[in-house]
Amino acid sequence: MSVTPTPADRFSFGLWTIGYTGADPFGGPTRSPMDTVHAVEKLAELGAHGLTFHDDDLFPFDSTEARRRTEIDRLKKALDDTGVVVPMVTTNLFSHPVFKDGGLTSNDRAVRRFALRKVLRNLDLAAELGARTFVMWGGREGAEYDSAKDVGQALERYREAVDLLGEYVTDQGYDLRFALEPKPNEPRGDILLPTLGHAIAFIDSLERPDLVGVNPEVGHEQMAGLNYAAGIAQALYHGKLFHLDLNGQRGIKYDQDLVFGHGDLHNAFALVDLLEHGGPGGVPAYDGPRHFDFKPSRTEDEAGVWDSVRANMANYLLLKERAEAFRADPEVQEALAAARVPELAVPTLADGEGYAALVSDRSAFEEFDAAEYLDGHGFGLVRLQQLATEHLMGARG
Ligand code: DIG
Ligand code: MN
Ligand code: MN
Repeated sequence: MSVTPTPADRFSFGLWTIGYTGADPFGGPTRSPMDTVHAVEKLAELGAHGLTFHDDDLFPFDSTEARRRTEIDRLKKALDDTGVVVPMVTTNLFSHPVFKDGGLTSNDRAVRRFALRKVLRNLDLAAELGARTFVMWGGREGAEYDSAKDVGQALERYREAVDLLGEYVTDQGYDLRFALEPKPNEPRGDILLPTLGHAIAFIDSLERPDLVGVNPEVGHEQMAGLNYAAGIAQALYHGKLFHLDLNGQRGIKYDQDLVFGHGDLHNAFALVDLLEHGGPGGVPAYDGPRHFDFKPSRTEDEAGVWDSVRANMANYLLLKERAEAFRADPEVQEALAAARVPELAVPTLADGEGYAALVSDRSAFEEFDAAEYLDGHGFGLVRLQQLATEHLMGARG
């Protein structure tokens, strides 16, 4: 591979991803558990910037305080020794049987209170490690049966929880923001916040909406049949892209968590183009970690796990190179102009123009010849897409 990742690229990986043992609903593990220190050392060797984790990834659910502290201190030493950082921490509210009907929206109030305490303790750990983002994936929040969950009350309980957590980090002075991670289904039949649209709408109901954004995952939006790059553009528009989970998904099926770029490659190209050049004047639209939440295929041995880590970062950097070539290509600029893409940035109304001036402008309606658009005014979008395709394939300089 012609690209070499460095910590400056800000690639980060979940401990649960490289540590994924291959177990699935139809078969046990194909790999032994991975030690945290080994994982940090290997990520550093491969040029990664950060490690993220759930509390239960670092120490077992029922750890004593002593065991918990031992594992935290082992991680902290490995971070000090390697320079790897922890940009994000998250909480496992989905594996243990206690969460079988959810955590923060379980019908069982005692479980909800337990879940809140588990998150509060994990916020202290996130702050101790210098994380700036706290992800909340409500994977177990939801239902299989409509009468089993009062969705309005579930949203109320989730709002109550996120408001309390926001109050806590504010009172503690923690430099932490929350990122809600949507997913339409799996493990629940229907998850409470299924898409980034639902999550962004929910944020408006919160006491401290400025503290809460989204952590959209490629495969999760695509499981809902949505365009991930377009969704990220919407999250950026609302100022809510606080973090993101990169991976690959091949169509509407179970959550594949493939290597980034091993799914919809065109959309991955559009995403990297947006993240790296989508800001005003062509600057990066997003300055956060490029985080991978993927699962090394069950077929792989440990060497295959590290091949997967390399592939995630290589694909991102290769797409970044292709997107730079795309943006620098004069033919692309010409095709963008012919498609009138830049014109969308021009306000529809003239400066200071109101509806009265619009209604009196005969060229806008009475003298406008809509018939010209039959056979005329082609936008040339297919030519533009072909140029993108050829850049994506490395078929143009
Ligand atoms: C799955 O996509 C979820 C969990 O792995 C985790 O809580 C979150 C962190 O990015 N992604
Ligand atoms: Mn996933
Ligand atoms: Mn994820």
